[in-house]
Amino acid sequence: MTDSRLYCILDLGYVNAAEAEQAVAALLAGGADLLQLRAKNQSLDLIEAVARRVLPLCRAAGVPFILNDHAGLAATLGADGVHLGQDDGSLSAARALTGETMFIGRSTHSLGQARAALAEGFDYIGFGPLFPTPTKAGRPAIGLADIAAMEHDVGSHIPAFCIGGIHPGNLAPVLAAGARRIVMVSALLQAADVQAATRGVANALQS
Ligand code: TZP
Ligand code: MG
Repeated sequence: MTDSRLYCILDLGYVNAAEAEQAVAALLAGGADLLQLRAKNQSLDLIEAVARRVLPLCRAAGVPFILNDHAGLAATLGADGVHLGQDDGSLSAARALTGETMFIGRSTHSLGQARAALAEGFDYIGFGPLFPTPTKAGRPAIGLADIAAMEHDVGSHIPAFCIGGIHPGNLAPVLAAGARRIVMVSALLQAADVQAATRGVANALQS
């Protein structure tokens, strides 16, 4: 987690559950170094079944597996972490379900929320959406202006991943604004060659 630069998400809004392993294998082979399962409006049974299929791939690659939203299921699965939005409750409530060792991350949408997540004790944050994105339709974009301050105030203490509408064509200005770690979802999952697209972004983040 501390070295992770490219956080990839298996979002079942873009990938059929039947193709979950194939997509995760391509993301991992391309250099994803943190992997989340995100499955909005899906049953817990389906989420658990997909998680049980992709978790071994992450373990084999040495990449932490993070479950979105469901702290209890993350604990049941033995996931490496759980990711919580602003409306998904407190860190302490999730911690009561997960135990002490699991990573718990928080979505933040402003510098103030990023600072608050650090103060509360979250292990990492997402920061965005930087740009409008169909993956979180309707959520206002926050732009690039606060990235440097966020990295200074928060990213120097815990991993901070810029997220939202990032694609290979706008990665350079995101990095120039100070981002050190990013999440990329639709641009990778919808690429013609998922592994190659992921490799290109992973390389750009290392250089
Ligand atoms: N949280 C803030 S923006 C976002 C999430 C889950 C979506 C990121 O997806 P994409 O497709 O890379 O914009
Ligand atoms: Mg959530």
